[in-house]
Amino acid sequence: MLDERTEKPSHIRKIIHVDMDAFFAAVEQRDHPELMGQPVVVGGDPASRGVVATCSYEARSFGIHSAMTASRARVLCPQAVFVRPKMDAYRAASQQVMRILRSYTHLVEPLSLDEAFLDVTAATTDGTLAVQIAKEIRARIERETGLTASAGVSYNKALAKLASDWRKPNGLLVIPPDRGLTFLAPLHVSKLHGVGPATVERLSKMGIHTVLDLRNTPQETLTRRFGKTGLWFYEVARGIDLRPVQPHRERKSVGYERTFQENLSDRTVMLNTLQEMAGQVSRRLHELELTGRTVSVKARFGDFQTVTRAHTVAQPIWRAEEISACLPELFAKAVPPGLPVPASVRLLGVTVSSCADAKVNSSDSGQLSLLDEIMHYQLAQLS
Ligand code: DCP
Ligand code: MG
Repeated sequence: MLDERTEKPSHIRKIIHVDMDAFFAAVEQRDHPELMGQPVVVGGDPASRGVVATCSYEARSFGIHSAMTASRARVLCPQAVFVRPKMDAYRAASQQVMRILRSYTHLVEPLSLDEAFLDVTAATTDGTLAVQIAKEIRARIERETGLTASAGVSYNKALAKLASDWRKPNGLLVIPPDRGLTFLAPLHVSKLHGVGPATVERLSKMGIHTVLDLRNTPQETLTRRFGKTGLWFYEVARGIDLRPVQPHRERKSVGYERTFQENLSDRTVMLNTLQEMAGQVSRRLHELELTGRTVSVKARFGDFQTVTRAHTVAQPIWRAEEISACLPELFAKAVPPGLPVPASVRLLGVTVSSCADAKVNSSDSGQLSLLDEIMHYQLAQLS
């Protein structure tokens, strides 16, 4: 079917990805004008074991980035201003931004407090260009919140997200359908959704570094090595991403995981670490006024083999003691005693899932899922 006006196939979707620039740090700079133009680091205490949540672009030029320790950040830039996160302010700014986005379409899928996908296909049937909408969104965000956002426009989620990242900060990039493959080809595979450090390593051992390398790998090879994910790699390397924009994605879990700088081999240390994580998860569940019924433990071994063991309890729980009570058994299943050496563990995680709102009504669940995502984001990287 051809669009009468443009004579282009009309089934092509118009997806916009919006991502706020240096979000937490930008809110701090806006609210404290003396911080404008300064290297600002938002996160934990550099004097203890705090971690950087984010930093201003001024601080990035010193090599500071999210998830590094705050003490390291201070070494890189002693004159940086360190501020503790003020989640209420970030949440308020996020709500303002999401409201602006929802004024263009109800098909808005927030991924975290500061980023969202929009499917504006319907909004463009009257001849409005998706890029015009993206421009207007960026201008309104700046005018109404005093913060800047970057945007990417393309024909699917994967490319729209890559596009918004490309022109950061305060930029806009459109990747039209006929440019998708050329844009993707030279990118490092780590840029693709679902490709973390472990996968990068595995792909690299197969001689696959760029998206073009991935494109030149037979589908059969990819699915044999990576299962269903291999099929995703095969498709996304060809610019195919059929994932719809889902405005009502349900919250499923609150979790905390950590990759260690040095692998752990002492079982007592491992279990203690899991108990500490249960405390973090509990705090977050409490903050979000959530409860869950399934507790799971994840362990990744030195050889990258990853196991997850889960246990479902009868009543919804959120307290640290309640989560902790499930851990010894789950830990013993995930990391059985007497595993052959080297049974070293490089990552541990605790997740509470099938969460239900303890108090907030369901119409707010969209906002809550933002917080869920960000917390995974924030905490998953405390290495
Ligand atoms: N965040 C966090 N911990 C991380 C990464 C991010 O707490 N490891 C928080 C702080 C960020 C916000 O999430 O401000 C959004 O994350 P982004 O990855 O979008 O980073 P920024 O918005 O800070 O910077 P930019 O998008 O300009 O790269
Ligand atoms: Mg951002």
